[in-house]
Amino acid sequence: MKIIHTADIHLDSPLAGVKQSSARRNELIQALQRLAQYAENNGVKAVVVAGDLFDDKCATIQTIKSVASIIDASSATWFVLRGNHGDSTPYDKLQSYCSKVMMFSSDWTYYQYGNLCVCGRELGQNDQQQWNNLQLDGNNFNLVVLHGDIDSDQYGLIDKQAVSRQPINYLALGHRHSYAQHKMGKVTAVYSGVLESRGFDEAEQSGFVVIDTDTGKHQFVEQSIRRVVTVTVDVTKAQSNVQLQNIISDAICGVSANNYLNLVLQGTLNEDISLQFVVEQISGGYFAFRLQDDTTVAYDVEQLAAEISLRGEFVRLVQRTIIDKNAQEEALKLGLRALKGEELL
Ligand SMILES: [Mn+2]
Repeated sequence: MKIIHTADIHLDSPLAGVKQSSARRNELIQALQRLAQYAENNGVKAVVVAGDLFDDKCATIQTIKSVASIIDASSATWFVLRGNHGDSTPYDKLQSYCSKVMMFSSDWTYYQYGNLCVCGRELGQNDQQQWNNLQLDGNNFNLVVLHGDIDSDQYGLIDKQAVSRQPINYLALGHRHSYAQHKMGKVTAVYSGVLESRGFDEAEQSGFVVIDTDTGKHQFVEQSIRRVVTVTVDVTKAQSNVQLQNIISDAICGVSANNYLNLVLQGTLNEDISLQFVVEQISGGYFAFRLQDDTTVAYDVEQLAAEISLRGEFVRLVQRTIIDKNAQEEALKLGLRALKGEELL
């Protein structure tokens, strides 16, 4: 039997900083539709959502109804863990619109299908006692679903010791937004990561995990409508704004305009080269654009410090007051750009 594990879709999240945020929110729902279509095409019998299907309070009725439609139309059985961000309202509404959806509570909830047991609980207080209450039959294929962190108790601790003592075949986790596997004794624990990247902080691959209960194996299926593409380019050879633009254009020519472009500049630049020029040329060409400026500026600090000018005064002030070399260089870089009237990136 095949099962899909997904999590952290965050439907209706505000997406602050994304210009076309409304379109992107619709694409998050489309991503869920695509997952449902994959399930349909591949004979997947169950879909497990390990928390954060909705971005809690932001979820609109229309989005909740759309999710209900997707689940209703699906041949698979859907298991939805809320994750403990605090607001259960959208999930309560989902249940009211969609009788098919299987939910969990603060006690262990077990769903048995043949020799498959899907079991989960919403993490909360007194979890240590709850771990003692977990009762799994080692003859089953036990899939346990939880939303929390494997290292920190700030948010709901996944107790690795307790997990490792249980006959768990697959631990489906949500909360961390990158796909990752962890071994807890013999137990395989997996964070599915996000279904679709929402911003530059979710730069890793997006998609979902497919588990085959017959073989016990699982695989990550990459899926993205848009993705974050990071391009790192050394711009040391640029002697003019146009040369800088050409070097960058060559480096990013393979990146689709549909994607989030995360441009990382490295190397050394003359201080009269304008990054603002580059940003203005490039930023409009992508769905979203972020510039990470890791360049160092080539200038003669002693010469600048000898100038009788506002610039010279600034350099002398930095030299007097900032001792740490890296901090001094960063302050000079930003300050000299500001004095030229450039926006600070
Ligand atoms: Mn999340």
